[in-house]
Amino acid sequence: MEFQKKGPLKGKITVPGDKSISHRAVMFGSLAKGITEVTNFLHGADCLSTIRCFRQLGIEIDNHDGSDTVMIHGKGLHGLKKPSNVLDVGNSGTTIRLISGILCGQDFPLILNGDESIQKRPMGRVISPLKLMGADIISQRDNNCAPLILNSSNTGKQVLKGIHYESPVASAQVKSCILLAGLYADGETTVSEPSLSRNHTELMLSEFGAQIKLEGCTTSILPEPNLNGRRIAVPGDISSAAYFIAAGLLVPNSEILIKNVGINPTRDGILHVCQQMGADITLENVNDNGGEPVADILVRSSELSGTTISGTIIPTLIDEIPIIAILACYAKGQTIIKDAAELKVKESNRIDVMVENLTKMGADVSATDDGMIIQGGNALRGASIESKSDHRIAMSFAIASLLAEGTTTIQDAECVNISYPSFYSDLNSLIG
Ligand code: SPQ
Repeated sequence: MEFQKKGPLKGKITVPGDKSISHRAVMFGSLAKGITEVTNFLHGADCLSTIRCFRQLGIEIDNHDGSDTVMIHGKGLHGLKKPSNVLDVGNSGTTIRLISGILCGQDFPLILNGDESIQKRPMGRVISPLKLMGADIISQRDNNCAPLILNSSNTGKQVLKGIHYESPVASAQVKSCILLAGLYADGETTVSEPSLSRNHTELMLSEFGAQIKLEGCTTSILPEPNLNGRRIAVPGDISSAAYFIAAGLLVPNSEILIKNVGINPTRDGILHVCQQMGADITLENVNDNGGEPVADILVRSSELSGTTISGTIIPTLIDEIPIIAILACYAKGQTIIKDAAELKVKESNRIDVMVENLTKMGADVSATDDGMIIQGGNALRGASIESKSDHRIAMSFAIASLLAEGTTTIQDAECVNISYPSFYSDLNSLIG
Protein backbone atom coordinates (compact mmCIF):
# COMPACT_ATOMS: atom_id res chain seq x y z
CA MET A 1 0.00 0.00 0.00
CA GLU A 2 1.33 3.48 -0.89
CA PHE A 3 1.31 6.58 1.32
CA GLN A 4 2.17 10.24 0.70
CA LYS A 5 2.95 13.25 2.85
CA LYS A 6 -0.39 14.68 4.12
CA GLY A 7 -1.99 16.91 6.70
CA PRO A 8 -3.00 18.68 8.84
CA LEU A 9 -5.16 16.25 10.85
CA LYS A 10 -8.27 17.74 12.40
CA GLY A 11 -11.41 16.43 14.05
CA LYS A 12 -12.78 13.82 16.44
CA ILE A 13 -12.17 10.11 16.40
CA THR A 14 -13.26 7.09 18.43
CA VAL A 15 -10.74 4.26 18.34
CA PRO A 16 -11.97 0.63 18.59
CA GLY A 17 -12.24 -1.30 21.86
CA ASP A 18 -9.17 -2.34 23.83
CA LYS A 19 -7.62 -5.58 22.54
CA SER A 20 -6.37 -6.84 25.93
CA ILE A 21 -9.75 -6.19 27.58
CA SER A 22 -11.77 -7.70 24.68
CA HIS A 23 -9.78 -10.97 24.88
CA ARG A 24 -10.26 -11.20 28.62
CA ALA A 25 -14.00 -10.45 28.42
CA VAL A 26 -14.51 -13.48 26.14
CA MET A 27 -12.30 -15.76 28.24
CA PHE A 28 -13.72 -14.86 31.65
CA GLY A 29 -17.28 -14.69 30.30
CA SER A 30 -16.85 -18.27 29.06
CA LEU A 31 -15.70 -19.42 32.53
CA ALA A 32 -18.48 -17.56 34.36
CA LYS A 33 -22.01 -18.85 34.89
CA GLY A 34 -24.70 -17.08 32.85
CA ILE A 35 -24.56 -14.41 30.21
CA THR A 36 -21.80 -11.87 29.78
CA GLU A 37 -22.64 -8.97 27.47
CA VAL A 38 -19.63 -7.17 26.04
CA THR A 39 -20.09 -3.83 24.27
CA ASN A 40 -17.49 -2.03 22.15
CA PHE A 41 -15.77 -5.41 21.58
CA LEU A 42 -12.76 -5.19 19.25
CA HIS A 43 -13.34 -7.04 15.99
CA GLY A 44 -9.63 -7.42 15.31
CA ALA A 45 -8.34 -10.76 14.02
CA ASP A 46 -6.68 -11.52 17.39
CA CYS A 47 -9.89 -11.20 19.42
CA LEU A 48 -11.80 -13.17 16.78
CA SER A 49 -9.24 -15.95 17.31
CA THR A 50 -10.17 -15.97 21.00
CA ILE A 51 -13.88 -16.22 20.12
CA ARG A 52 -13.15 -19.05 17.67
CA CYS A 53 -11.19 -21.00 20.31
CA PHE A 54 -13.93 -20.71 22.95
CA ARG A 55 -16.60 -21.73 20.41
CA GLN A 56 -14.47 -24.82 19.68
CA LEU A 57 -14.46 -25.43 23.45
CA GLY A 58 -18.26 -25.59 23.41
CA ILE A 59 -19.18 -22.03 24.43
CA GLU A 60 -22.03 -20.32 22.59
CA ILE A 61 -20.97 -16.80 21.62
CA ASP A 62 -23.38 -14.57 19.68
CA ASN A 63 -22.06 -11.77 17.57
CA HIS A 64 -24.70 -10.94 15.01
CA ASP A 65 -23.52 -9.23 11.81
CA GLY A 66 -20.14 -8.48 13.38
CA SER A 67 -21.80 -5.89 15.63
CA ASP A 68 -19.60 -4.64 18.44
CA THR A 69 -21.83 -6.30 21.06
CA VAL A 70 -20.92 -9.89 21.91
CA MET A 71 -23.02 -12.20 24.13
CA ILE A 72 -21.20 -15.06 25.81
CA HIS A 73 -23.22 -17.93 27.29
CA GLY A 74 -20.77 -18.96 30.00
CA LYS A 75 -20.81 -22.49 31.41
CA GLY A 76 -18.78 -22.12 34.58
CA LEU A 77 -15.21 -23.06 35.42
CA HIS A 78 -15.74 -26.73 34.51
CA GLY A 79 -18.08 -26.29 31.54
CA LEU A 80 -15.57 -26.38 28.66
CA LYS A 81 -15.70 -29.37 26.24
CA LYS A 82 -12.89 -31.19 24.44
CA PRO A 83 -12.42 -29.57 21.02
CA SER A 84 -12.50 -31.86 17.99
CA ASN A 85 -9.55 -30.11 16.34
CA VAL A 86 -6.33 -28.28 17.14
CA LEU A 87 -7.13 -24.88 18.72
CA ASP A 88 -5.75 -22.24 16.36
CA VAL A 89 -4.84 -18.94 18.05
CA GLY A 90 -3.79 -17.30 14.76
CA ASN A 91 -1.32 -14.47 15.45
CA SER A 92 -2.38 -13.84 19.04
CA GLY A 93 0.17 -14.17 21.85
CA THR A 94 -2.46 -13.14 24.40
CA THR A 95 -4.80 -15.94 23.33
CA ILE A 96 -2.24 -18.76 23.46
CA ARG A 97 -0.64 -17.73 26.75
CA LEU A 98 -3.83 -17.00 28.70
CA ILE A 99 -5.77 -19.98 27.33
CA SER A 100 -2.88 -22.32 28.30
CA GLY A 101 -3.46 -21.42 31.95
CA ILE A 102 -7.19 -22.15 31.64
CA LEU A 103 -6.79 -25.37 29.66
CA CYS A 104 -4.19 -26.93 31.96
CA GLY A 105 -7.04 -27.09 34.51
CA GLN A 106 -9.32 -29.16 32.22
CA ASP A 107 -9.66 -32.93 32.04
CA PHE A 108 -9.25 -33.34 28.27
CA PRO A 109 -6.20 -33.35 26.01
CA LEU A 110 -5.72 -30.85 23.20
CA ILE A 111 -3.18 -29.13 20.97
CA LEU A 112 -2.71 -25.36 20.75
CA ASN A 113 -1.13 -23.85 17.68
CA GLY A 114 -0.99 -20.60 15.72
CA ASP A 115 0.56 -18.95 12.67
CA GLU A 116 4.24 -18.79 11.66
CA SER A 117 4.91 -15.80 13.97
CA ILE A 118 3.27 -17.47 17.00
CA GLN A 119 5.35 -20.60 16.39
CA LYS A 120 8.49 -18.50 16.94
CA ARG A 121 7.36 -16.69 20.10
CA PRO A 122 8.65 -17.96 23.49
CA MET A 123 6.23 -20.21 25.36
CA GLY A 124 8.80 -21.52 27.88
CA ARG A 125 7.79 -18.52 30.02
CA VAL A 126 4.35 -20.12 30.55
CA ILE A 127 5.35 -23.79 30.25
CA SER A 128 7.79 -23.54 33.22
CA PRO A 129 5.39 -22.10 35.83
CA LEU A 130 2.52 -24.30 34.63
CA LYS A 131 4.76 -27.37 35.06
CA LEU A 132 5.64 -26.19 38.59
CA MET A 133 1.89 -26.22 39.24
CA GLY A 134 1.84 -29.88 38.12
CA ALA A 135 0.36 -29.21 34.68
CA ASP A 136 0.88 -31.61 31.81
CA ILE A 137 2.11 -29.29 29.04
CA ILE A 138 4.88 -29.73 26.50
CA SER A 139 6.18 -28.04 23.40
CA GLN A 140 5.59 -30.54 20.55
CA ARG A 141 8.90 -29.77 18.85
CA ASP A 142 10.74 -29.47 22.16
CA ASN A 143 11.75 -25.87 21.35
CA ASN A 144 9.62 -24.04 23.97
CA CYS A 145 7.38 -22.75 21.18
CA ALA A 146 3.94 -23.72 19.83
CA PRO A 147 2.47 -26.22 19.00
CA LEU A 148 1.77 -26.99 22.67
CA ILE A 149 0.33 -30.33 23.79
CA LEU A 150 -1.79 -30.18 26.96
CA ASN A 151 -3.12 -32.90 29.27
CA SER A 152 -1.90 -35.69 26.97
CA SER A 153 -1.86 -38.25 29.83
CA ASN A 154 -5.56 -37.41 30.43
CA THR A 155 -5.87 -38.87 33.92
CA GLY A 156 -9.20 -37.27 34.81
CA LYS A 157 -9.83 -34.00 36.67
CA GLN A 158 -6.67 -31.89 36.68
CA VAL A 159 -5.90 -30.45 40.10
CA LEU A 160 -3.03 -28.04 39.97
CA LYS A 161 -0.82 -26.97 42.90
CA GLY A 162 -0.95 -23.38 44.12
CA ILE A 163 2.55 -21.89 43.80
CA HIS A 164 4.41 -18.69 44.47
CA TYR A 165 6.08 -17.73 41.21
CA GLU A 166 8.73 -15.06 40.74
CA SER A 167 8.39 -14.14 37.09
CA PRO A 168 11.70 -13.13 35.50
CA VAL A 169 9.81 -10.78 33.11
CA ALA A 170 7.17 -8.11 33.66
CA SER A 171 4.58 -9.75 31.42
CA ALA A 172 0.81 -9.53 31.78
CA GLN A 173 0.48 -12.65 29.66
CA VAL A 174 2.68 -14.73 31.98
CA LYS A 175 1.00 -13.28 35.08
CA SER A 176 -2.51 -13.84 33.68
CA CYS A 177 -1.73 -17.41 32.57
CA ILE A 178 -0.61 -18.36 36.09
CA LEU A 179 -3.55 -16.57 37.78
CA LEU A 180 -6.01 -18.36 35.47
CA ALA A 181 -4.40 -21.73 36.24
CA GLY A 182 -4.72 -20.66 39.89
CA LEU A 183 -8.52 -20.85 39.50
CA TYR A 184 -8.02 -24.64 39.21
CA ALA A 185 -5.37 -25.02 41.95
CA ASP A 186 -5.57 -26.63 45.40
CA GLY A 187 -4.69 -23.40 47.25
CA GLU A 188 -3.53 -19.85 46.83
CA THR A 189 -1.41 -18.96 43.77
CA THR A 190 0.86 -15.92 43.86
CA VAL A 191 2.81 -14.22 41.07
CA SER A 192 5.47 -11.54 41.58
CA GLU A 193 6.90 -9.59 38.68
CA PRO A 194 9.92 -7.27 38.47
CA SER A 195 7.66 -4.29 37.70
CA LEU A 196 3.92 -4.01 37.28
CA SER A 197 2.55 -5.11 33.90
CA ARG A 198 -1.00 -4.32 32.70
CA ASN A 199 -3.56 -5.37 35.30
CA HIS A 200 -6.72 -5.95 33.25
CA THR A 201 -6.92 -9.61 34.34
CA GLU A 202 -6.85 -8.68 38.01
CA LEU A 203 -9.44 -5.90 37.63
CA MET A 204 -11.83 -7.88 35.46
CA LEU A 205 -11.55 -11.24 37.26
CA SER A 206 -12.37 -9.57 40.57
CA GLU A 207 -15.43 -7.90 38.95
CA PHE A 208 -16.51 -11.44 37.93
CA GLY A 209 -16.18 -12.57 41.57
CA ALA A 210 -12.67 -14.00 41.86
CA GLN A 211 -10.73 -13.42 45.08
CA ILE A 212 -7.65 -11.49 44.02
CA LYS A 213 -5.20 -9.46 46.11
CA LEU A 214 -2.60 -7.07 44.77
CA GLU A 215 0.32 -5.82 46.86
CA GLY A 216 2.98 -3.89 44.96
CA CYS A 217 4.09 -6.15 42.13
CA THR A 218 2.66 -9.32 43.71
CA THR A 219 -0.80 -10.65 42.87
CA SER A 220 -2.51 -13.64 44.49
CA ILE A 221 -5.67 -15.57 43.66
CA LEU A 222 -7.75 -18.19 45.47
CA PRO A 223 -9.18 -21.21 43.62
CA GLU A 224 -12.74 -22.12 42.59
CA PRO A 225 -14.64 -18.87 43.00
CA ASN A 226 -18.19 -18.43 41.70
CA LEU A 227 -17.67 -16.39 38.58
CA ASN A 228 -20.90 -14.75 37.45
CA GLY A 229 -21.72 -13.34 34.01
CA ARG A 230 -21.84 -9.54 33.82
CA ARG A 231 -21.84 -6.53 31.50
CA ILE A 232 -18.54 -5.19 30.24
CA ALA A 233 -18.16 -1.93 28.31
CA VAL A 234 -14.73 -2.09 26.68
CA PRO A 235 -12.91 1.28 26.64
CA GLY A 236 -11.10 2.49 23.49
CA ASP A 237 -7.60 1.04 23.11
CA ILE A 238 -4.81 3.43 24.15
CA SER A 239 -2.41 1.38 22.00
CA SER A 240 -4.56 2.26 18.95
CA ALA A 241 -5.03 5.87 20.11
CA ALA A 242 -1.22 6.18 20.25
CA TYR A 243 -0.98 6.46 16.44
CA PHE A 244 -3.34 9.45 16.41
CA ILE A 245 -1.60 11.00 19.41
CA ALA A 246 1.65 10.83 17.44
CA ALA A 247 0.07 12.09 14.21
CA GLY A 248 -1.59 14.99 16.04
CA LEU A 249 1.69 15.99 17.70
CA LEU A 250 3.89 15.68 14.62
CA VAL A 251 1.86 16.97 11.68
CA PRO A 252 1.88 20.79 11.81
CA ASN A 253 -1.40 22.59 12.58
CA SER A 254 -3.19 19.43 13.71
CA GLU A 255 -5.76 19.13 16.49
CA ILE A 256 -7.43 15.79 17.27
CA LEU A 257 -9.87 14.77 19.99
CA ILE A 258 -9.69 11.01 20.66
CA LYS A 259 -12.84 9.96 22.50
CA ASN A 260 -13.29 7.37 25.28
CA VAL A 261 -9.75 5.99 25.60
CA GLY A 262 -8.71 3.64 28.42
CA ILE A 263 -6.07 5.36 30.56
CA ASN A 264 -5.39 2.59 33.09
CA PRO A 265 -2.11 3.59 34.83
CA THR A 266 -0.54 0.26 33.80
CA ARG A 267 -1.07 1.29 30.15
CA ASP A 268 -0.67 5.08 30.05
CA GLY A 269 3.13 5.36 29.77
CA ILE A 270 2.78 6.92 26.31
CA LEU A 271 1.00 9.93 27.82
CA HIS A 272 3.77 10.47 30.38
CA VAL A 273 6.51 10.15 27.77
CA CYS A 274 4.76 12.57 25.39
CA GLN A 275 4.35 15.09 28.21
CA GLN A 276 8.04 14.62 29.13
CA MET A 277 8.87 15.39 25.46
CA GLY A 278 6.90 18.65 25.60
CA ALA A 279 3.61 17.52 24.03
CA ASP A 280 0.42 19.55 24.20
CA ILE A 281 -1.99 16.84 25.43
CA THR A 282 -5.05 17.41 27.62
CA LEU A 283 -7.29 14.79 29.23
CA GLU A 284 -11.01 15.65 29.28
CA ASN A 285 -14.04 13.85 30.77
CA VAL A 286 -11.94 11.56 32.96
CA ASN A 287 -14.27 8.81 34.20
CA ASP A 288 -14.32 5.36 35.79
CA ASN A 289 -15.62 2.50 33.64
CA GLY A 290 -15.97 -0.64 35.83
CA GLY A 291 -12.55 -0.11 37.42
CA GLU A 292 -10.93 0.92 34.12
CA PRO A 293 -10.40 4.72 33.90
CA VAL A 294 -11.26 6.39 30.57
CA ALA A 295 -10.84 9.90 29.14
CA ASP A 296 -11.04 11.91 25.93
CA ILE A 297 -7.55 12.90 24.79
CA LEU A 298 -7.04 16.26 23.08
CA VAL A 299 -3.80 16.48 21.08
CA ARG A 300 -2.33 19.55 19.35
CA SER A 301 0.81 19.82 17.20
CA SER A 302 3.88 20.40 19.38
CA GLU A 303 7.63 20.91 19.27
CA LEU A 304 9.11 17.81 20.94
CA SER A 305 12.44 17.20 22.70
CA GLY A 306 14.28 13.90 23.07
CA THR A 307 14.07 11.94 26.31
CA THR A 308 15.20 8.76 28.07
CA ILE A 309 12.66 5.97 28.57
CA SER A 310 13.66 3.12 30.88
CA GLY A 311 12.80 1.07 33.97
CA THR A 312 9.35 0.58 35.44
CA ILE A 313 7.57 2.70 32.80
CA ILE A 314 8.53 0.24 30.03
CA PRO A 315 5.74 -2.35 30.63
CA THR A 316 3.19 0.51 30.61
CA LEU A 317 4.11 1.47 27.03
CA ILE A 318 5.73 -1.65 25.59
CA ASP A 319 3.42 -1.82 22.55
CA GLU A 320 3.77 1.92 21.90
CA ILE A 321 7.59 1.89 21.54
CA PRO A 322 7.46 1.62 17.70
CA ILE A 323 5.37 4.80 17.45
CA ILE A 324 7.44 6.51 20.18
CA ALA A 325 10.48 5.81 17.96
CA ILE A 326 8.76 7.76 15.17
CA LEU A 327 8.08 10.65 17.59
CA ALA A 328 11.76 10.58 18.60
CA CYS A 329 12.88 11.00 14.97
CA TYR A 330 11.12 14.38 14.91
CA ALA A 331 12.16 15.48 18.42
CA LYS A 332 15.04 17.82 19.10
CA GLY A 333 18.05 15.95 20.50
CA GLN A 334 18.56 12.35 21.50
CA THR A 335 16.06 9.76 22.70
CA ILE A 336 17.31 6.66 24.49
CA ILE A 337 15.01 3.66 24.95
CA LYS A 338 16.36 0.96 27.26
CA ASP A 339 15.18 -2.00 29.40
CA ALA A 340 12.92 -2.99 26.50
CA ALA A 341 14.46 -6.32 25.36
CA GLU A 342 10.90 -7.76 25.39
CA LEU A 343 10.42 -5.96 22.06
CA LYS A 344 12.50 -8.69 20.44
CA VAL A 345 9.84 -11.37 21.13
CA LYS A 346 6.71 -9.66 19.88
CA GLU A 347 5.00 -10.29 16.50
CA SER A 348 8.38 -9.31 15.02
CA ASN A 349 11.70 -8.27 16.57
CA ARG A 350 10.46 -4.70 17.01
CA ILE A 351 13.93 -3.29 17.77
CA ASP A 352 15.54 -4.61 14.58
CA VAL A 353 12.51 -4.00 12.36
CA MET A 354 12.12 -0.39 13.52
CA VAL A 355 15.84 0.34 13.15
CA GLU A 356 16.07 -1.23 9.66
CA ASN A 357 13.01 0.60 8.32
CA LEU A 358 13.83 3.95 9.95
CA THR A 359 17.36 3.76 8.56
CA LYS A 360 15.90 3.27 5.06
CA MET A 361 13.88 6.48 5.62
CA GLY A 362 17.05 8.39 6.54
CA ALA A 363 16.74 8.46 10.36
CA ASP A 364 19.77 8.47 12.65
CA VAL A 365 18.96 5.41 14.76
CA SER A 366 20.85 2.48 16.19
CA ALA A 367 19.79 -0.71 17.93
CA THR A 368 21.08 -1.63 21.39
CA ASP A 369 20.70 -4.92 23.30
CA ASP A 370 17.56 -3.70 25.02
CA GLY A 371 16.26 -0.79 22.98
CA MET A 372 17.44 1.90 20.60
CA ILE A 373 19.09 5.31 20.43
CA ILE A 374 17.58 7.91 18.12
CA GLN A 375 19.09 11.26 17.21
CA GLY A 376 16.15 13.40 16.17
CA GLY A 377 16.13 16.01 13.44
CA ASN A 378 16.87 14.17 10.16
CA ALA A 379 14.07 14.78 7.65
CA LEU A 380 12.59 11.38 6.73
CA ARG A 381 12.05 10.32 3.11
CA GLY A 382 9.65 7.76 1.67
CA ALA A 383 10.97 4.19 1.41
CA SER A 384 9.80 0.61 1.01
CA ILE A 385 8.86 -0.56 4.51
CA GLU A 386 8.89 -4.24 5.53
CA SER A 387 6.13 -4.52 8.11
CA LYS A 388 7.04 -8.21 8.73
CA SER A 389 3.25 -8.62 9.04
CA ASP A 390 3.43 -6.83 12.40
CA HIS A 391 0.40 -4.53 12.86
CA ARG A 392 2.23 -2.09 15.15
CA ILE A 393 5.07 -1.66 12.62
CA ALA A 394 2.63 -1.03 9.74
CA MET A 395 0.63 1.59 11.71
CA SER A 396 3.79 3.34 12.95
CA PHE A 397 5.13 3.77 9.42
CA ALA A 398 1.75 4.91 8.08
CA ILE A 399 2.12 7.81 10.57
CA ALA A 400 5.79 8.38 9.61
CA SER A 401 4.70 8.60 5.95
CA LEU A 402 2.52 11.66 6.73
CA LEU A 403 5.73 13.67 7.22
CA ALA A 404 8.12 11.95 4.81
CA GLU A 405 9.05 13.43 1.41
CA GLY A 406 8.05 11.14 -1.47
CA THR A 407 6.20 7.84 -1.50
CA THR A 408 6.25 5.36 1.39
CA THR A 409 5.24 1.81 0.47
CA ILE A 410 4.27 -0.50 3.33
CA GLN A 411 4.46 -4.23 2.57
CA ASP A 412 1.54 -6.27 3.96
CA ALA A 413 -0.12 -3.09 5.21
CA GLU A 414 -3.35 -5.10 5.75
CA CYS A 415 -1.83 -6.73 8.85
CA VAL A 416 -3.42 -3.81 10.81
CA ASN A 417 -6.49 -6.11 10.85
CA ILE A 418 -4.90 -7.85 13.84
CA SER A 419 -5.78 -4.99 16.19
CA TYR A 420 -7.34 -2.14 14.16
CA PRO A 421 -9.22 -3.14 10.99
CA SER A 422 -10.51 0.40 10.26
CA PHE A 423 -7.14 2.10 10.88
CA TYR A 424 -6.57 3.50 7.38
CA SER A 425 -10.12 4.80 6.95
CA ASP A 426 -10.03 6.39 10.42
CA LEU A 427 -6.71 8.05 9.56
CA ASN A 428 -8.09 9.35 6.23
CA SER A 429 -11.17 10.73 7.99
CA LEU A 430 -8.92 13.19 9.89
CA ILE A 431 -7.03 14.45 6.86
CA GLY A 432 -8.60 17.57 5.37
O1 SPQ B 1 -1.27 -10.67 21.94
P1 SPQ B 1 0.06 -10.27 21.42
O2 SPQ B 1 0.28 -10.84 20.04
O3 SPQ B 1 1.20 -10.61 22.34
O4 SPQ B 1 0.01 -8.67 21.25
C1 SPQ B 1 0.82 -7.56 21.70
C2 SPQ B 1 0.52 -6.38 20.70
O5 SPQ B 1 1.42 -5.64 20.31
O6 SPQ B 1 -0.66 -6.22 20.39
C3 SPQ B 1 2.32 -7.87 21.77
F1 SPQ B 1 2.85 -8.17 20.68
O7 SPQ B 1 0.37 -7.06 22.96
C4 SPQ B 1 0.56 -7.72 24.23
C5 SPQ B 1 1.47 -6.88 25.11
O8 SPQ B 1 2.73 -6.68 24.53
C6 SPQ B 1 -0.80 -7.85 24.85
C7 SPQ B 1 -0.76 -8.14 26.32
C8 SPQ B 1 -1.98 -8.61 27.00
O9 SPQ B 1 -3.10 -8.39 26.52
O10 SPQ B 1 -1.83 -9.18 28.11
C9 SPQ B 1 0.38 -7.93 27.07
C10 SPQ B 1 1.67 -7.51 26.48
O11 SPQ B 1 2.52 -8.64 26.37
P2 SPQ B 1 3.39 -9.18 27.61
O12 SPQ B 1 4.21 -10.30 27.04
O13 SPQ B 1 4.21 -8.04 28.05
O14 SPQ B 1 2.48 -9.66 28.61
